[in-house]
Amino acid sequence: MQIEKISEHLKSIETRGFVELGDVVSDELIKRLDQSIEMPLSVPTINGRKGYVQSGNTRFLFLTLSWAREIIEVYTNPMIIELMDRYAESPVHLSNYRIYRTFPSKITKMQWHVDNKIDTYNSEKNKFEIQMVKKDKGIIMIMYLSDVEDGGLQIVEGSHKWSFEYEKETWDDAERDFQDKIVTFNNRGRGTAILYDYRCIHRAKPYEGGQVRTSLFGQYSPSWMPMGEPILLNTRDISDLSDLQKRVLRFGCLPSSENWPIGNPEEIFDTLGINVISTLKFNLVSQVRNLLRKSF
Ligand SMILES: O=C(O)CCC(=O)C(=O)O
Repeated sequence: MQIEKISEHLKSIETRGFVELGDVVSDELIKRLDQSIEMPLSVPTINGRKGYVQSGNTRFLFLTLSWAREIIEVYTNPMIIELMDRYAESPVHLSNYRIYRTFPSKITKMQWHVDNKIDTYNSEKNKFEIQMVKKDKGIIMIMYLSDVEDGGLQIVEGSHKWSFEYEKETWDDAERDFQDKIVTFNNRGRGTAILYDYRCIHRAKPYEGGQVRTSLFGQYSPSWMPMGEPILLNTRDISDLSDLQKRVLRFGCLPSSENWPIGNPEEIFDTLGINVISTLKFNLVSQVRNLLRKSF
């Protein structure tokens, strides 16, 4: 991204709620990044470091920032941060982040929603709790790491100017009212980045067939908002980070929530085609047999 274009991009976000960029990072960098995430996106995280966390029709890379230095470089690109700071009118920090791979699904569908909110994990109830924040103004960047034909990001143009008045997170019930304002980012190449005011009503377009979609998501919040998810890095990458990178990655600050999503073991069993009941039965029978053997 060229520095002289930042004002133009800011204007687009102010008026339409978003800007689409094709030149944030080089294709070479994306290729290197892709190579690093392929292995962890192909194995589930079960009792160990590697892999992904399964939720619905999506695989979320576990420990997203630890897999390649290139991932940190994308999240802390100085021109992106300059744009974010100016838009949020505050030094921003990365509050939520993830790389994820979405599969077409007839069952799972993302709701229309906004993200000007605080998420806190309640470990007793085992769930995230949400508090809407009317004045929270920041940006989400979504970068496609694969070509995207269908299932792309959808944004309701201009909705950042009015959605916050309602202090409401999900918007499926009002879809009819904004149908003619929906912009869909389908048929885009790998490397396309969409930056949007996270008060905009948005979702990933539901899709039932075709290619899988791999994306990078980063939410950048003003300094007065809570820190957000824990940031876990690889020691390989931390010795030469710049002050700007350390600020965006919140060095020395306590996280205010947990990494989203928290995986549910049942989902991974389902995805891997493991029948939990028959596995339990098998284990029980083996244990009883062992006991009987020992007692005779
Ligand atoms: O992946 C997308 O297109 C939208 C993602 C999103 O809105 C979210 O994860 O909150």
